Amino acid sequence: MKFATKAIHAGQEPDPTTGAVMTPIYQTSTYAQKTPGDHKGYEYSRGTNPTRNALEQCLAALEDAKYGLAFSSGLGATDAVMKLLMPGDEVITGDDLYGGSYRMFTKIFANFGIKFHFIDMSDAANILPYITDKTKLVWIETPTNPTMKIVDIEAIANITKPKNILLCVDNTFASPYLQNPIDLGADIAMHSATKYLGGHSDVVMGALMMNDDELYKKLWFIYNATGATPGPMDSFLVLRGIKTLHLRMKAHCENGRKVAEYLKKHPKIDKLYWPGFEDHPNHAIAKKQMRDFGGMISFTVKGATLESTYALASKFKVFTLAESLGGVESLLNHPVSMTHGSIPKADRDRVGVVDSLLRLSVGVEDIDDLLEDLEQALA
Ligand code: P1T
Repeated sequence: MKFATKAIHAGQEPDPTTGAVMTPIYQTSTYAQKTPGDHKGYEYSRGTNPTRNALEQCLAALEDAKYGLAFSSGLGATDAVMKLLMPGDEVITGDDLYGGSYRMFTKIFANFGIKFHFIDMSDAANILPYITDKTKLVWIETPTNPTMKIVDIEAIANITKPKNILLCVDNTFASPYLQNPIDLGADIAMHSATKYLGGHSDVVMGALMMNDDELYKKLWFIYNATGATPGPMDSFLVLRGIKTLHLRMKAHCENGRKVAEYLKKHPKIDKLYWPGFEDHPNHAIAKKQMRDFGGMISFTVKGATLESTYALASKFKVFTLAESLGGVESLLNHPVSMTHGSIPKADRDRVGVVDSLLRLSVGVEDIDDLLEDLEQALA
């Protein structure tokens, strides 16, 4: 099946009892058993729920994977992957990451004896000096949040696979419509489904997709044993959101390109980060592994200070100043004070997450209104 058909149908059949075309919201915590153990495969909704299971099959199909697991947030999904590790294990990850992932790694799992190396992965070979017998996981974001670095997934997989190091790709910014990490050699595709998958800023959810049977068993055990699983209503919302993922992503990419090109010509813009530009340092890799370049753009204004950036951020009328991304509505984010506040300033500054950086999640409104809003805010 092609992507658009999978987005609408995968994991979903008309309800066998009523013929309902939409998967019912099975709002139940538990399931009747005739005698102990005599049930229809459903025991208790922390582990299994028909609405969530339909969503999980759809998620798996979107990433060309055998299995999907839904979590109650993107960080819940990340947490489950980290629980595969043991004290003494080492992780190689990027130096530009969602602040919440960085916070979990440094403030939770580092306390349990797991060591993290935060490095620039723009060149895959940069990971080589950090690999030891203790390296158990490489965790990458691409494009990165918020400076849109591109990591060559296939090149990293060619290094990790022969060494049996797990490779997990946070595919949130691209969405499965633009990039499929498992097809490129990754073991796990991770998503904050709160973003493009859900698509309407009305639900918080995470997802892991994978092919390997043993890996799935281990992650399902963690999922059920530690319990960060989403309820049926949230599962329904994401299942419904996914039905238009391909349509929304096309519009995000189209508007994203126009906003990026507008900002590139704007005399006040200093740094501008978007992987679709030919002069982006890893544009060729983006072109190779992504189908288009998405609607996430970050920029700084020439000579801006923290104060002038705050003032600019409050001038937008169509873009809403808010954390998150990937919804139909355009959002504006100030990483330093919002999504990346937990990263020490020196580390942020080193990778370009400076006080004057602003991040746009370009939505699917009329492009004229978005450009007009940028024009008036930057005037
Ligand atoms: O918010 P949650 O669903 O728990 O997902 C966490 C997460 C993981 N990975 C990436 C790349 C993310 O961007 C996020 C969440 N990010 C934001 C809320 C944000 O505005 O960047």
